[in-house]
Amino acid sequence: MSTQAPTALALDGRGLAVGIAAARFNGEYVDVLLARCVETLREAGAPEPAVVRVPGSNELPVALQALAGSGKYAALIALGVLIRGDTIHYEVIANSSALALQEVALAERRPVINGILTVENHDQARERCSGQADRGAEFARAALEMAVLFRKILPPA
Ligand code: DLZ
Repeated sequence: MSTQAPTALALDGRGLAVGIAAARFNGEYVDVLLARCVETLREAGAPEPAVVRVPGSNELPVALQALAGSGKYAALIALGVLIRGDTIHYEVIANSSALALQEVALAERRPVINGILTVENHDQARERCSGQADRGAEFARAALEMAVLFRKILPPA
């Protein structure tokens, strides 16, 4: 597991609305990512995030695009867990969803956090969601850091 996660900055989330799309596939893990993500946004003082659920990680980019289109959110987060199986489905979804999330970010000019974990097995999923890694909190902090940056670069007209 990578130990190079960025150090946590002191972030003020007041006024920074965040939209989250979370997959129901592998819900046992995604629900933990979501809970930690929401908790971290609350701790930073951000408004209660909008949360939508979709069937699987493949549906996350289009759901975030719809949220972004509302113009209400300073940052968006996709949450999912892809676990390698016997077929190439894992690679297909991992690659296409990552690319699609970048496309949403660039097209909508909004920070989009790729919180789709790509893991080999259930142990790795557990470690990253409810173990030491705490990726849900990390994704929330990344969203706030980018929202703060965008507020500086693109002040409201
Ligand atoms: C079909 C599928 C498979 C095999 N594995 C996962 C997974 O590990 N994680 C995940 O989020 N979704 C998975 N899916 C569902 C797809 O993302 C998608 O929902 C379906 O292919 C329908 O488009």
